[in-house]
Amino acid sequence: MITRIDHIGIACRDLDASIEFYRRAHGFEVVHSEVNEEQGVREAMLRINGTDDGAASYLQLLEPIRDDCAIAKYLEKHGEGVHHIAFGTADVVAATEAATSTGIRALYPAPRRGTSNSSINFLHPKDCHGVLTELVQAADPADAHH
Ligand code: CMX
Ligand code: CO
Repeated sequence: MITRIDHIGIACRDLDASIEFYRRAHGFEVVHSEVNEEQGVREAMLRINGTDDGAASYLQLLEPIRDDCAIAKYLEKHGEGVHHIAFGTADVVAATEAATSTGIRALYPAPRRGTSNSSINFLHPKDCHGVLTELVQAADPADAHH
């Protein structure tokens, strides 16, 4: 079951410039940042609001760290902008199976590591009316990012 919008992923050419933009425009602050080598990104999470499942919703700002990663490819083709939406769930395997059982393709056969040791999978945008859709299960029982 999906219980929140976990984050909106935004492709950025310059992470620090985008962080500064959101700070100035809306007063959002970075609550977490990391490099995810597997995904090929440097990223920052900006917390927007708590959610009624006890977790929260974030903006995820993503800058590529190499030319062959998904974000670099997206920037080259489309420029900066909204890259994906991520739904939060307490069980990413079950949420993925619920989607794939309707004929949607998952990108990974098993969950991979996402922000703050979360478990993630993606649903193909061509099977989701043009929206790259991520499914996220937080690492800790409190179901929150650190
Ligand atoms: N949203 C919507 N459509 C997208 C898209 C996106 N983010 N990325 C690609 N597409 C579309 C393209 O426009 C293209 O459509 P057309 O054929 O009509 O032109 C089609 O999908 C294929 O695009 P592509 O440029 O050839 O890209 P790939 O197939 O190589 O990769 C995808 C697309 C989704 C498989 C790849 O981006 C991927 O594996 N994503 C999952 C991993 C990821 O996004 N990591 C970064 C975020 C990490 C995180 O959130 O923590
Ligand atoms: Co994401």
